Amino acid sequence: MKNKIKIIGMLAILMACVSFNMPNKRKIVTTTIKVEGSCGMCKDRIEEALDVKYICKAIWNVDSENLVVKYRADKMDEIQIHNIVAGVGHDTDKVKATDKSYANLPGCCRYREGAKCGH
Ligand SMILES: [Cu+2]
Repeated sequence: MKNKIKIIGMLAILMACVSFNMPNKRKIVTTTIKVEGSCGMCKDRIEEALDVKYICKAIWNVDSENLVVKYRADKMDEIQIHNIVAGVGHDTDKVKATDKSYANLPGCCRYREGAKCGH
């Protein structure tokens, strides 16, 4: 009986060690980012740009201009998401797209000029 308790005790310690040493505990965070855009093409562009490792889900809503992103916060920072989106020409609430990347957008996506194509 005493041996049994000893074994259980040892197992408990072993399990505690194993879980303590688990490297890079996954930390999945969902955040909402305001992203400027005007149409379904913008939606595809934004969501495709975010189709990268450590981003689990990215959905942009054309009406609310809200981008909901689910990502691995232990692997990347939120600012990286802003940079990716700005990199394809869309302003976020933290990072503005460069004039160069904005200039690459087709006419109907020029949200700074108030463009709104049918969606
Ligand atoms: Cu567009």
